[in-house]
Amino acid sequence: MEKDIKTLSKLITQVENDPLSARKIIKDLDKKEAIVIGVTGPAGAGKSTLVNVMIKEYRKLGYKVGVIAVDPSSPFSGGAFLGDRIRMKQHFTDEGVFIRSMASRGALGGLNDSIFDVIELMKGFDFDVIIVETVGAGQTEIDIVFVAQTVLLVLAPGGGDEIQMLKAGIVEIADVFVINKSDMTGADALELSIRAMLEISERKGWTPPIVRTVATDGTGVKELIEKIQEHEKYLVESGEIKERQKRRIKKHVEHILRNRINRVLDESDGESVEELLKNSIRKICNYPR
Ligand SMILES: Nc1nc2c(ncn2[C@@H]2O[C@H](COP(=O)(O)OP(=O)(O)OP(=O)(O)O)[C@@H](O)[C@H]2O)c(=O)[nH]1
Ligand SMILES: [Mg+2]
Repeated sequence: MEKDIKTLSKLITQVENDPLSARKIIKDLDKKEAIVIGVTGPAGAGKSTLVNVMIKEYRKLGYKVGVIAVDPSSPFSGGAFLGDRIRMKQHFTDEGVFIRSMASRGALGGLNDSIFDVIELMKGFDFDVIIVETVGAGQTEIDIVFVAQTVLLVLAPGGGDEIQMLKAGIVEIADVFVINKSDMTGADALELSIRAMLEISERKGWTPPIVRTVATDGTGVKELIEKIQEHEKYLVESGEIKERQKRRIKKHVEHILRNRINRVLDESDGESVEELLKNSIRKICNYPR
């Protein structure tokens, strides 16, 4: 199989439409480990702009970068990402960059079932870094911990979102805090509130660093990438990486099984009332792997 962007695109569509057939393809792929980075935070904080400069920085280091934008309100094809024709050309001709958007699960948020398979596919296509951008307060943001091993929480001054973030438990999932738009006033105040929140937080081990960035001109991105690398190193050295892998695999299994159950139930219309329960359970348990 040709490992080019076009093939990957097609396979992802297949995964999204028919997860069962996808599992077989994915199983047969030679996969390598990749760093999966979650980028989350309130709408408009500058996440996509930041991802754009992260891509450039990782490309300089020679890494292949895949991006999944979950339910993007400002798409990557918009101003923030492909601002001018030169940049557009640069990304479209670069086989080392792949960007895909994906819907979230539904009105209540949460990640789409296919995200695990899409990430596995990207690993199979030799991507070294996979960045997942999610937006909106709620389940989508919390679920990112099941997918990413390093979660960046991107905040911007003046957003007034800090208190809300704390309530939603999102602060607890941040491995690195990013104060983006630090060219604007209010960055100091934001940093103070983050520090105050960290003090009352009950986490042990890793203390999340706070990095200031200006995504529009790339300021701070080098430092951000260093912090991500430090976090990866911490995960490996402390053994926590195994815990995170387990957490991810458990969630993945849950997604696969839920898919399977839904499919059997969708196909159960022909069953009689008497047989529905028995047959459904039998079919779910015997479902082809
Ligand atoms: N001044 C300033 N503006 C920025 C910075 N980063 C991003 N912006 C601007 O903020 C706006 C929103 O940026 P996006 O990157 O689309 O933000 P986002 O968080 O991805 O937004 P959603 O995907 O809609 O949640 C754009 O107009 C950016 O140009 C920054 O560091 N400083
Ligand atoms: Mg965005």
